[in-house]
Amino acid sequence: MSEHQAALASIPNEHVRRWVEECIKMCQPDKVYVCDGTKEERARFFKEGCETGVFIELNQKKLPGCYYHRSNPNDVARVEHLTFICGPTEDLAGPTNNYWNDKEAYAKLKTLFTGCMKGRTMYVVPFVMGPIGSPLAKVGVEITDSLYVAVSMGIMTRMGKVAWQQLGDSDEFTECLHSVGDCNPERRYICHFPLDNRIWSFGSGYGGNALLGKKCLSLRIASFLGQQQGWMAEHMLLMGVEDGKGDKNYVAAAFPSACGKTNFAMLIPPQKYANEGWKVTTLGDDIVWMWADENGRLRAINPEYGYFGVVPGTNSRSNPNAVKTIQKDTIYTNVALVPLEDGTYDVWWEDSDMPEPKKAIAWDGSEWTPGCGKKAAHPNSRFTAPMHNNPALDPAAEDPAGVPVSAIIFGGRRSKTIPLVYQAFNWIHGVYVGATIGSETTAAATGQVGVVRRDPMAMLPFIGYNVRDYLTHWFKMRKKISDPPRIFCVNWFRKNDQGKFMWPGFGENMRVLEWILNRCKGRAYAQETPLGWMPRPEDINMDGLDLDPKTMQELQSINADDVKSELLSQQELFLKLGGDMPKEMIFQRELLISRL
Ligand code: SAT
Ligand code: MN
Repeated sequence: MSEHQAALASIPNEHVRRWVEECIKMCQPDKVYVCDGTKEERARFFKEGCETGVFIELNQKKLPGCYYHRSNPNDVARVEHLTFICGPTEDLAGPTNNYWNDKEAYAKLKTLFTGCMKGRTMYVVPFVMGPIGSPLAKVGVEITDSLYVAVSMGIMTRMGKVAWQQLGDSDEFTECLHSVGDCNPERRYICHFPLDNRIWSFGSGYGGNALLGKKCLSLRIASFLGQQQGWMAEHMLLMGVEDGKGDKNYVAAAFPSACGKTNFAMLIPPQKYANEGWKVTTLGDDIVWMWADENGRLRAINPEYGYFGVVPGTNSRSNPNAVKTIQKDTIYTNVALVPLEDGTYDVWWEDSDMPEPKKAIAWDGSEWTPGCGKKAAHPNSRFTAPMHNNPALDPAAEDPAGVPVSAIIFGGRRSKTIPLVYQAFNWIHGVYVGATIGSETTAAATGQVGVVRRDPMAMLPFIGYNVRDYLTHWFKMRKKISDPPRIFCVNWFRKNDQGKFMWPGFGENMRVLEWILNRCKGRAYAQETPLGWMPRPEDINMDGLDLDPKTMQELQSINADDVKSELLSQQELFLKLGGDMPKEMIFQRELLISRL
């Protein structure tokens, strides 16, 4: 026990120390290690991980500082059906979350956590979400028995001593307790206790279930805290756009998981725009926290410190900056491994720049050859990379004061019905538009892929409390903001009758972004439609893009029957909320019906 005592003694905050002591008693680890976040520690972790099989070293000449990790094949995505909001009343969780009574959840999970770290090391991982010194920065401490999680938290958050400094003597930190357990899906629970500022996650080692600073703290717990304290935690990317004439604006955009947030956040403007001096810079690719400053401007920070992005499809056409970002100090999870002649390994994935290998080891460890009928990389395989690797990182990414937001964009993956872009009439209408977006499901979560589901603000799996109160909070935020950001809806994924994407996407999205920013400045034309303000085809700059005008028209077409079916499928959300639906939502819906 004396070794445990020494570890405990190295924790400078007494509240954390007391909590870790309780967790040691419950989990009974062999060793306790308190992370300091230094480079030396990282190197040791990787060395140790390579010895124990947690990591495989990749070819260090080609990919310096890069390692490979393979997760259990039954553990490759978020498990929404095993994710719970726990508290004394069901009303806290609301109709879109799985609810679990807190006393029952604690009791059940205590039986699982008791003794679960016997023979293992407990890593104590102190971390900060948000730039150090930001009014919104939050401290968390994750206790985990996964080396992969400890190392990944070191990339995704500001981890180590800096967190003790930020915390000081305060007891305001999120308790994040995690164990992979025996990685059995029958004993897998991701539990949030918003009223206790606490997360207990058992039985999974996958990112969104196990890196508790990410979706669990920065979205579920933070969205609840934001509602209590008057700020917002959203599933959004954050980017800066400079127009070559010295005008710079910031845009936040919400898309469901695996719908191209990372690609959009790292967009490289097409040649025509580059020639004119346009520049896009990244602040974040997944999460923003926003608040109204003393002048009533909405400001935003990215709480994270790294990117946890989807690998398949990442190439120099879809995302050149991401390709550069993942050349060093990156963890590749569940892509394919390619054995090289010198005995080292490279990585490969579908739709990459690298030529297809003649032979590889698939994500699940099995042999892979071209045409063998299975994917080499898992569709939800991921890179974990430091944001400072991004050549287009925005200079304000570490600014504690955040950046002012000019536009908020909502989007989904929709093969039909939803046009390329439109603008909401005002904030209240914009909240309705965001609240009713639908998207075809992706591999980021376990379950059927490709079915349309309502995903309010792309937050359906991440709202840590009652969706009724979440929507009301959005409406209420309007009162705090003097000149609210303009709100837009986009759809890069509309298909033609042959099932082909009509819009080229990626860098060409710059053209839509230009119209959006011009609208924010009152500089672009738009026509009124039942859905909102829409550009005429000639209002989108098509210089240097070979897209026939008919396709553009089709991309922007509104079919009244399709929109009526869309309204019907919004019923899903309205029925779920029943009498709890905020009246603004009902009113906006009626307005839309009358416009149709
Ligand atoms: O949940 S993760 O953060 O692992 C990935 C995602 O769904 O966005
Ligand atoms: Mn996400």
